[in-house]
Amino acid sequence: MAAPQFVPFVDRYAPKGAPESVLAELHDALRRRRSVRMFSDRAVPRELIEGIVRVATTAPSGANLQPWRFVAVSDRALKRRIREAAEREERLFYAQRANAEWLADLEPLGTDPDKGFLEVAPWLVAVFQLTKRDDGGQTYYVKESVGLACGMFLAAAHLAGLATLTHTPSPMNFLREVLHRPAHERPFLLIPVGYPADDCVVPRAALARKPLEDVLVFEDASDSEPEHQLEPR
Ligand code: IYR
Repeated sequence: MAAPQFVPFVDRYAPKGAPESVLAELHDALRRRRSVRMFSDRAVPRELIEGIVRVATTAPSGANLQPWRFVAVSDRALKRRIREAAEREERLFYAQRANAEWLADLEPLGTDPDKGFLEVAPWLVAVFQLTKRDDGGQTYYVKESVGLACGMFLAAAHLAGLATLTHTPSPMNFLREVLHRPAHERPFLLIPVGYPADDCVVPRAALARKPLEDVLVFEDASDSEPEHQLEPR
């Protein structure tokens, strides 16, 4: 067993302003991220994909094992194969697999089995979970880790002026075959990356965010009665 070694935490990030203004600015930037399904074919240099993935890999992960693989595809033929396979699954999803409630929830988004964007976007980044280490050892909290890295990926791309979509054709096993990934890599997310088309539209419905009161609870240790017992009877 390797004994832990500690070093002074001196390489600390220095915020570029007061925390309130830093957060307001970040919120103003990220609240304007939209999932885009209408991409321009404008090229994105490979270096930008590298930069985005470099940011994503700063995510924390179970035992710092970084159980992710990012497979970036710009090749036309490969993108076409991915589109064809994804559309095969999506046709089944919309025709049979999704139940009525799911289809109703998707209605405001206007999605359908046509995934033309998978060929138009200059890059498709397929993210895989490593269910085992490359050396066969265990990995931990894989979904949590890869999910965190993907969140950072989306934020990084957005802050670099690029549009993304979190696409999850289900099931996604075809990605493993098309991209020649080994058995211990499980598809997690397919992220088209590019610029929005000039005539890009996005669904109005997907703008709304729940108010903070609905998602944030400050629970203190007061010994007062639970709230429902404080209501007048
Ligand atoms: N994967 C399908 C359906 C879909 C499901 C959810 I949940 C979404 O938020 C959006 C779409 C598709 O991509 O069309």
